[in-house]
Amino acid sequence: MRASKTVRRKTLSVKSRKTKDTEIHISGAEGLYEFSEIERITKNYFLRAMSHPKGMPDKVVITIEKIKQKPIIIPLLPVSTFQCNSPDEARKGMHKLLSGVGISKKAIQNGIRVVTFGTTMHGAALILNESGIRVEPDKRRGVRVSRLGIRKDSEKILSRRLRKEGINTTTVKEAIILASKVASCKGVVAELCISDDPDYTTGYVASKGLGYVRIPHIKQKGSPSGGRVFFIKERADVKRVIEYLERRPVIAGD
Ligand code: PML
Repeated sequence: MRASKTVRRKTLSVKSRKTKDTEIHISGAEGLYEFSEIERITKNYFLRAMSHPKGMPDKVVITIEKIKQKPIIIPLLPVSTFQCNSPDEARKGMHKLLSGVGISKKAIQNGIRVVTFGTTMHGAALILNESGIRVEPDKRRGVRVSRLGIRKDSEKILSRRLRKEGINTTTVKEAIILASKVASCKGVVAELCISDDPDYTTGYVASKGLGYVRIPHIKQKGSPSGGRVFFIKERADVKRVIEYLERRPVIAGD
């Protein structure tokens, strides 16, 4: 599901009175489901699109597609929390976690810039882990992680674990499943995510080795900025990374 809104914005030139229509991303969701679940899920996605804190969309696209490829089973990342109390501490935490898995200072700075400034993208940015160069072919669209789900028994176990921590929400569960798919991709070193929901101030850093590390107070409440960055190996095959993330069906669960 993709929900968006078109707004008319003034162009940058001081003299010109020109305006331009810009599509703003409101919300998105992806999943792999049995045929019998589709009616319920479609309704849930529609209701979710209509009640997002970023406002009412004027376009909601729900695509239902039969998957012909057999999904591969991937491990679900373990969840932990990096204790911090402010966006400043969170920034130090992001640097510590990301540099610990081999992301250069420049790449981290570029990644943080993507998720803290500018308009939010539908998908994620791809940044090379040494040079910090952005390599996704379409900078506005980004890379959309798709075709991902979780085994029913694993979902029950995950829900039980998250409930104990008081964080058993769709937002957290979907983020863990997505991060698990991203971490399972050959060529991806780590992920950084800040929600673009102005009221949601917990983000995360994830990788195969670190697991899914939640970072509270990652941004100030009320900030509309956010997004995802996937740091990939300097010499990764970008086309193959995108093909895996967008097209390869995976089911998380151990
Ligand atoms: C989003 O989908 O808006 C990002 C959610 C990040 C969730 C972080 C968490 O609470 O674990």
